[in-house]
Amino acid sequence: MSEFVMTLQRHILEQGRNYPTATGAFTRLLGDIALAAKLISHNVNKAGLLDIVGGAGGENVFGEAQQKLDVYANQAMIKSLAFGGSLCAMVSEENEDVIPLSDDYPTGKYICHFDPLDGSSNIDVNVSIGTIFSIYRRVTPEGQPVTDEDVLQPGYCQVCAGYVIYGSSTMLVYTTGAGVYGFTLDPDFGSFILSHPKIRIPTKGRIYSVNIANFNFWESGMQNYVRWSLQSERSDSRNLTNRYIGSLVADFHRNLLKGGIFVYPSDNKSESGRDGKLRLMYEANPLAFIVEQAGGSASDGHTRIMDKKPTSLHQRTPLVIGSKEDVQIVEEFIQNKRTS
Ligand code: P6P
Repeated sequence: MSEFVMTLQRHILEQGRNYPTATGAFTRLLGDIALAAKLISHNVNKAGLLDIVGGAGGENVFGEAQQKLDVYANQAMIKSLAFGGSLCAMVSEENEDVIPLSDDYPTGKYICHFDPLDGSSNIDVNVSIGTIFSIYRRVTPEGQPVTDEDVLQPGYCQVCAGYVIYGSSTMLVYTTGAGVYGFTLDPDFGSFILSHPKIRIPTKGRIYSVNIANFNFWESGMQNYVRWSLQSERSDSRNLTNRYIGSLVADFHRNLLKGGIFVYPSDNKSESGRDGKLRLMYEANPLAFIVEQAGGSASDGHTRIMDKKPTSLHQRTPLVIGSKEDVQIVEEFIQNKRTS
């Protein structure tokens, strides 16, 4: 083992030294999220054995109560975060309303939005899935009930954002606004070890990630972008290639490391599709914070994601995210500033 192992816990403490008034609540909160990630990773890695596709009730091969994995992941996040005393509110993709915190435990000044297990439909076919989280500081006085003003802050107010990807290894990637750091879970001793310091996304990439099956439901600008991309696969120096896993965290993580762009635009496939499919508060905003900290950008095709003023907890948004130059090209097409 190297003489100096930078664990997630040590890294958070190191970062915390930049905030002399820090109380330790933020450090505890990130530690609670890391605990939830380990619990979820442990079960994701046994998914095929736990028969997680079934509903609740009955027993799995280990004699444990059978649970759907996304229900388990949601409970793991809620129970890991509820008692640490750092939060005054939680919002989960799995819960319609703000999750209340018990009066039996101390509360804090932070709010955490999370998608406990994004891409869970891919579990049964062993595709990488992920947990996404976004942390804000409350804006109303402590000790009073949390209001919409606290839980519907624009993305530029985030104090931390991150994701966990459960893939060939389990990685936790996060930013507090001082760069992006990736930690790989060492299952032998259950710690997240710094494996990707100061992640930077290339300003331009070869990869574009879109679900081309939706082509006929897109606006003309997006269709023109894909036609332009498809042409490049044949001839010119751009040498683009299409990679689409259908699991947001997996597609985003690959593009973050290799460069490229992920686009989930609005479509007229359904009424809700007009606002896109992905959620602003616990998918687009946290990934936008991360990608900007890594030198990339994120918009809805017109407006910077982190400038959007939220109006509801689960609102959707179109998402164009990745290498800065690639995002700019997609925006030019979507805004009909270019057609080829
Ligand atoms: P589609 C998974 O269901 C998810 O929410 C994201 O993880 C993923 O990027 C997207 O939906 C895939 O959606 O419509 O292409 O299957």
